[in-house]
Amino acid sequence: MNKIDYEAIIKPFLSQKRYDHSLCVRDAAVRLAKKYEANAEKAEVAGILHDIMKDVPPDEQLKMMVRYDIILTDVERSAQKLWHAMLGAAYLEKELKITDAEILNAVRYHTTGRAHMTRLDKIIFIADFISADRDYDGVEALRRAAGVSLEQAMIEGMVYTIQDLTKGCRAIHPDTIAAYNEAVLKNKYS
Ligand code: DGI
Ligand code: FE
Ligand code: FE
Repeated sequence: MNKIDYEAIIKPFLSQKRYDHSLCVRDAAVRLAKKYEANAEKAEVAGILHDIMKDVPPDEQLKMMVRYDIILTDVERSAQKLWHAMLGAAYLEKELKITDAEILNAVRYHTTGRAHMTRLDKIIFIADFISADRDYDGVEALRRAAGVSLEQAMIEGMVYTIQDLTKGCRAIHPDTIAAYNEAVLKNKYS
């Protein structure tokens, strides 16, 4: 079977910068999948597609979400940066006819995380933080953590995000809190 050309599929949706980011996340995800014995093909697909809706203008994102029957909670409505993940997963399912629930969930939860994350969920979440295009303060520490364990990298990434959100008095999504609590409790008592 011919491989689907996902690069060509995402290209019209994304700025050059976001396109480059998507390829970098794909590469990081494949590396993590190989290191942590996850499905590298699924990591490749979820990685390249994870931000497919990121550059769609917010008003258009809202219209698409209505079309796909996505109902936003108050927290979700307040945080436009969360929309592309929910919408992205719906777009993959409804328009690209992707049926693999692991891929759809990894895209859906790549921004917030969630309770009971799968290995693929964690890989996409972390790949998004450590991809080669990232250059924020602390990225090297996160890359090191990702070399130690997925759990360690998840915690460090979530601490970074939650600190940033609280500094700006932003709402924290319940899925973010669930992912964080689960990860730190497991770390403490296991
Ligand atoms: O799409 P990317 O920029 O590659 O990365 P991303 O999908 O992880 O989005 C990061 C942004 O999402 C960042 O500005 C923080 C925001 N974010 C992540 N978790 C939450 C959140 N915003 C709110 N309000 N609540 C969250 O729980
Ligand atoms: Fe994203
Ligand atoms: Fe991203």
